[in-house]
Amino acid sequence: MPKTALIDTLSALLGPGGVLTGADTEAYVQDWRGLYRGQAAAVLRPASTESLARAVQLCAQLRVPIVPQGGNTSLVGGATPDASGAAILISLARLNRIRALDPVDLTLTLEAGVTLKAAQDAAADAGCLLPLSIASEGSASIGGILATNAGGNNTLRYGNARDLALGLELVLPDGQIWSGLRRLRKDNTGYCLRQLFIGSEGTLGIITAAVLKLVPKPVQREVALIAAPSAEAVLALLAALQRADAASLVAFEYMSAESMCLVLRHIPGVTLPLSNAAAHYALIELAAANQQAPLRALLETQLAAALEAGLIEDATLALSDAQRLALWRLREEHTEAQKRAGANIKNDVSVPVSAVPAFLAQATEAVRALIPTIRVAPFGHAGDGNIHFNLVQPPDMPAAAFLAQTDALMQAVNDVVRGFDGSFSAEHGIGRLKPGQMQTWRGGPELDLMRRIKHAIDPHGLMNPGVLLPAPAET
Ligand code: 2HG
Ligand code: ZN
Repeated sequence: MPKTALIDTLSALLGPGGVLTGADTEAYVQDWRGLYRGQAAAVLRPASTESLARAVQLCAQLRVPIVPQGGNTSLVGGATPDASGAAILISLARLNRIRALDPVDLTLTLEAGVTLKAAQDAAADAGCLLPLSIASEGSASIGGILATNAGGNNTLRYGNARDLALGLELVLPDGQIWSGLRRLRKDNTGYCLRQLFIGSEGTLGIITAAVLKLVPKPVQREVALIAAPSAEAVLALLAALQRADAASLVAFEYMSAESMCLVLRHIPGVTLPLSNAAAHYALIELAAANQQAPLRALLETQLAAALEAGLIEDATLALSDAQRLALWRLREEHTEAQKRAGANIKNDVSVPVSAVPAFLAQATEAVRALIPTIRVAPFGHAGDGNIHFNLVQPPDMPAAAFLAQTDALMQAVNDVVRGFDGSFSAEHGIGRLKPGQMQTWRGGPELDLMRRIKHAIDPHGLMNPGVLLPAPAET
């Protein structure tokens, strides 16, 4: 079928506003970081799972590749089409209904295009909490979050996206709909297929709806920012808080001096509410769903003991919602500040929690050996051992010269990660950025199994080609 006939047929299937072409596809074909720019034959915006399924069936029959896209917030180019213009991009943005919320089951059933923020608000309105929080939650949507198994700030307490999903509705590569929106807490019925699709980055099918677990809404939240002389001290404080009350510790986020400096320099309206700058910072949040838990006293006692022991140099506690949000803003703006500071190279890596200080020291040494003036600006989810070991263009080096060193710098960081049995891809996924490293990290039976699963579910290789799995030539 010629391209124009395909687009006419898809337009008839999806109705008004369902198909965009030409200049109207602009916002969809470039990733947020500006690393990847592709082209799409058309952008589909289906308003129902059924119409999406019919469009996928047609694409499958005609062997047209498909790129699913949620909020287009991928940091690894996972939702950007290639430059050929052959693919149809499917935006889930109009599948944005909350289908059900059950405060007894503590479940939220919602469509893929609901933003995480809207999902959190729906849960809060019903006296519940959707315990997933990521910096891009205003734009990132549930389908993409599940397709990439996003982690974020509360993994420490509640797990990654996959730990919150009880059921899924999917459109398979041949256009079949799998309605697996189950709300069961126990369901041992063979292979757990939904977990195969979660984290598959759109390479096995398109998530159209999900059932997510909720928890009772916290009625107490305590947030503190601390300054510490060393990463070892930061980790010692984490261990102390976990010993004191692991159940109430919902976030323990790390920020290096360099990364904090970039936030203070590039983000208008933020200030550091501490007397002095420090080498390391952590943001701590405790929460409880009952009024009785003595969270404030617990945090004050722990911080006083840490001050006494020299583990921290300074601390501030949020005394109002506004202060709590301001402290979180200091953490959430690191990605934006780094973008504004110049070219940057992201290393979304993880190591065992106990290895974080040694990892930070060794990785810093490794990248400085390559570029002595490099700006090393790590931050991230220390409580999960997930550090965004991000590198920012040095002032004395043009962006192109710095980016030309990307492979060497990532390799240097990954060599250190490997020494700690860590992961080169902690929470952002593989996308288009990292398939070339899959053979090294997941070669042997693991990659072979992944390829066989891919072939079994998507035999024509039409779902998000170029993402996650390396092309045969790359292996
Ligand atoms: C975060 O933790 C996100 O804020 C983004 O995962 C990390 O910019 C990054 O590298
Ligand atoms: Zn993160």
